[in-house]
Amino acid sequence: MMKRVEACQAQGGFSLVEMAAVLAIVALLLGGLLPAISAQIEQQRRNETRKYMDEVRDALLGYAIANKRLPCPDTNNDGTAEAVCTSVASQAGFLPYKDLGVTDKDAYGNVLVYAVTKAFADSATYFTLSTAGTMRICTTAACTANLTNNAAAVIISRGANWANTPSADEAENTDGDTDFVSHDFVQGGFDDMVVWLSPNTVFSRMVMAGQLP
Ligand SMILES: [Ca+2]
Ligand SMILES: [Ca+2]
Ligand SMILES: [Ca+2]
Repeated sequence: MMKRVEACQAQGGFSLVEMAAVLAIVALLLGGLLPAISAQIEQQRRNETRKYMDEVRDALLGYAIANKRLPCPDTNNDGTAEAVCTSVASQAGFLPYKDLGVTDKDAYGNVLVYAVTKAFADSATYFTLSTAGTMRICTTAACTANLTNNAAAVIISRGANWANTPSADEAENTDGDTDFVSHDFVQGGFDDMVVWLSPNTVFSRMVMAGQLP
């Protein structure tokens, strides 16, 4: 009996060196998997946010049809649009998600940045088919080239924001003026998602709904 127990102790269990080797291998495997998993999570969040932004875009068009104008941004962070946004400073703020009846945050837990051309949100003189947009969507912060210089409105998800200090391009999207930057995703860098409303899109929906001309 005693001999059998000794034999079991000799055969069973791992030595410390063996355990260390196994742990090192597991750590290596996890280290290789983690970047792939986090890239997948990021892609999923971007997909969810893209879907949310499509919904917000539709809600803005619906709001325009119902109110004959776009909403002003929310500038006091209560989720509702301010009544007037006639100055340049008040044209940029956050999405009035309560007035639009949409979810308050994107997949990153942030309220979208929202900016509108004041003529498209004016409740005193409603916009017409000849109203021009004034929001510029640029490809760099310097705005030497732009994708459009007459967007009626723009919505922006700030994304995961990898760095504590945003890049110059990202800073351009939250500085409260009428210029914005949109370009390809940069891993660990620029991750903003930018969607804008062309005046022509707004006009076509208004005409279809019989609200214009
Ligand atoms: Ca407000
Ligand atoms: Ca960002
Ligand atoms: Ca800007």
